[in-house]
Amino acid sequence: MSIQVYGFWRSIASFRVRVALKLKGLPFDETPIDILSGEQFKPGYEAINAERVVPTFIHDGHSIFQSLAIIEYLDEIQPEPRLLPRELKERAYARSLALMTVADAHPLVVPRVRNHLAKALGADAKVIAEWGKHWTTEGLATYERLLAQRIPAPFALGAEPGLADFCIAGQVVGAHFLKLEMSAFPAVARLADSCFAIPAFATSHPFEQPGFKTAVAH
Ligand SMILES: N[C@@H](CCC(=O)N[C@@H](CS)C(=O)NCC(=O)O)C(=O)O
Repeated sequence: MSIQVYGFWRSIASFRVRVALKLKGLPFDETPIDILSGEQFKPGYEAINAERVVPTFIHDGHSIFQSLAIIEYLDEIQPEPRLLPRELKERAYARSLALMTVADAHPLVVPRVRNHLAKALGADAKVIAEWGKHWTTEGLATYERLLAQRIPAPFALGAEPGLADFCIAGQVVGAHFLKLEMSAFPAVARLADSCFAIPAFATSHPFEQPGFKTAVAH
């Protein structure tokens, strides 16, 4: 089986897919698309991903986009270890937790939104940083309320990490980018600590990617 991922070190959606692949033990090659410099808009990449975002996942030449679709596909081609529970209500809960990030919180802070704030609305770096902090904090606060209703044990759905945890940990990665204080979100912080104690999560963190190391060196 050949797996190629177009991703980027700073991409939280790429982080989600990286963790899933590593937990499954599936080897993959990651090709970086620099979404900060605008590489996603080049015609070569647009032909691969018409939405002009990362990640794109290529399995034996077949292309899939959207991290949630990719992760569900991985569970279908290789069911163990399971990333989504089999039981229907649990499965719906896992998807609900995941979509809170994928559909609601994360899209507000991606480069195309930050760039539009700057170019169309004249927002400066300080305003854009405030915007990012506000929406990332809102996402963390929502997860904190959700996790108070069902205490992680230690992961969102129980003893094993899965889709919901990739998304919650990704929201915490956003907090790491912005150097946000986590003390107001103790349940989220505990869950993230359990996640990042696992090599699949720790080695997928943006700060552990070669692209980050190159970016800070310059
Ligand atoms: N919902 C998509 C999100 C894709 C997305 O927005 N990716 C970001 C990086 S995390 C991106 O490529 N942004 C490029 C841009 O905003 O121009 C997923 O989960 O795959």
